[in-house]
Amino acid sequence: MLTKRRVLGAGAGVTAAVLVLVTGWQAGAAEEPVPDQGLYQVQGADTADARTDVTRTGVDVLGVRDGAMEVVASPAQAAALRDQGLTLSLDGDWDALLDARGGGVSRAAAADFPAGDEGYHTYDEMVAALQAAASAHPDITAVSSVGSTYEGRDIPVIKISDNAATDEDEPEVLFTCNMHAREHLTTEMCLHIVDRFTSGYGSDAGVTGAVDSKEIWVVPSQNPDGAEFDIAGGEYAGWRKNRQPNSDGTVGTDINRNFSYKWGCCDGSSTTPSAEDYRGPSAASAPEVRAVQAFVDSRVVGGVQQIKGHIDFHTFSELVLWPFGHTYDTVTEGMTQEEYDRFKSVGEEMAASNGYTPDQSSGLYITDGDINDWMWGQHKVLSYCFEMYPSGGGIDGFYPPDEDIAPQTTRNDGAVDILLANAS
Ligand code: 0X9
Ligand code: CA
Ligand code: CA
Ligand code: CA
Ligand code: ZN
Repeated sequence: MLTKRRVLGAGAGVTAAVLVLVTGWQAGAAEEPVPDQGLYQVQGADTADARTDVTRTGVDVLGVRDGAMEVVASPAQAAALRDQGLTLSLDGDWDALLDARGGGVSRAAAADFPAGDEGYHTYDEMVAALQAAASAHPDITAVSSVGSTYEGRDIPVIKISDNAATDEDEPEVLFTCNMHAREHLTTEMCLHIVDRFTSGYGSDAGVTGAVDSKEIWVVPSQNPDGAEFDIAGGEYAGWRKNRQPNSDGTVGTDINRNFSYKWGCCDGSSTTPSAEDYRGPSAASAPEVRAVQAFVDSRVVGGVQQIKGHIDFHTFSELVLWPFGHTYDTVTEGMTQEEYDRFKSVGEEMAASNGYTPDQSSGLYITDGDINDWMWGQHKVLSYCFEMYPSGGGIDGFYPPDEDIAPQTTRNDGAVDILLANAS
């Protein structure tokens, strides 16, 4: 839906203005106009079933907090939610909020994040940060690429381990970030992991032990096309998906609905290309998904998957989530009680360390084709989804000021260490 905003541009504004006039005339000019895309707080979606029903109306779900959902909805979608018996309050016009967050600065192509947020890394800065870490710590790092995006950008991966040039027989751990374009804080989370396990090597005993005994892989941005697009206008675009064109002229597949395990199985993704949770025309149709899957597939050595633990970082809502997302069942095909109990116990331990809320991912709402279901369903990797800071917050949910980067990434140091300790 945010696609339309940028594609239609001025045209959409003219339509909105006419609608406002007509609405104002009909309603006696007293009522607030309903925005084309409104940011709403939704109350009453107290069960996973109710939240799943909300996602199926096609709204853009920004976050979930204590049963309240923050969504971006059209007037028709807002009406549909009210028909479901939910209570909606309008926070504002999403487009206007985005404009305000960008400081009203409009440039043809941005070389950096909007004013005041330059502490975030652009794609070029992220690549440079990996190269800087590698040249400062050549013995424990190796930078390569898992593949290319739709627009042809490399998706870099850095390996951190003693004797990094050698594939040693050590448990491997994977951290992935920025699958959803606008979730920029997660790129910083991965870069913080890179910084901690390189600059702390030799001085911090915990870091040194992990680097000596494990092979740590970090992919700071799984969706650099989307992330660059999100800041390209000089203000934030609120973009989520990749930048692959669809057959109907819209753009973008939701990478986190395009993974191959039980793709499209369970009405946990959309078949409508314009939807924010569009699953794509076929499993792994997104080049970014093919690249990540091929990388993880390539870590099967001698018939054994080497990656033992994984966190995929998202924002926002402050949650620690584990598989499966495609079903409410705990024990099901591909998940025994013992396996589920392990997910829950490590998940709860990590959540206790960072103050997030632990849950099975379907406890949020049903999804199919997400990365964690694939990591576990296909490869039996202990795989978590973290929804980072903040717990709620509308526009700032995706765009917290860069002053929040340091406290909110170090906040997960303990959880990252717990994941590493359990990866064997
Ligand atoms: O919907 C998603 O892909 C993730 N949330 S986000 O707001 N970052 O987009 C959550 C995926 C977790 N899986 C399930 N809820 N089943
Ligand atoms: Ca700042
Ligand atoms: Ca090693
Ligand atoms: Ca190895
Ligand atoms: Zn996300």
